[in-house]
Amino acid sequence: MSDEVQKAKEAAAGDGDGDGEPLTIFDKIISGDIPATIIHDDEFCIAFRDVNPVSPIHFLVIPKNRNGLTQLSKAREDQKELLGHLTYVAQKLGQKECPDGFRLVINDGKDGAQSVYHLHIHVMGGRQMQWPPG
Ligand code: TR5
Repeated sequence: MSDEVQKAKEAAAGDGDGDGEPLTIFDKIISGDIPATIIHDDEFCIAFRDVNPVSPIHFLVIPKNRNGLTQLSKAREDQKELLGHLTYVAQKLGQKECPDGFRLVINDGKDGAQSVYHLHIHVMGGRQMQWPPG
């Protein structure tokens, strides 16, 4: 079992169900308590380099205000606009950094290999991607 899948299993075992969920490492990146290489910052989201990249370009786009959005499957109707914004920013940055193409991934829950329970879009590129993913 890969390290990332093991982390996902452990994280899923302790995840919250929306409000009142524990702070994650990403909250500390948003607050500036933990450093990250931030490549985009606007009213609603930030993007920063993944600390453990799986491709030459690999960054994450996350909402600043999680507001229960621990994972995609917790999204509420009133968060549709925010989801659109995150996707729009992800593709704008993806085009800029990976002109030959890129891949967006959202891992959801244990079987989706999610390890951090603060919604995030992975943007990966800079090499030929394979299909299907593992
Ligand atoms: O497995 P999921 O989809 O939940 O992805 C979580 C991602 O967060 C992984 O790709 C990790 O490499 C990434 N990650 C984890 C930490 C971290 C990070 N990216 C940037 N900076 C990070 N810090 C400071 N600390 C982490 N624990």
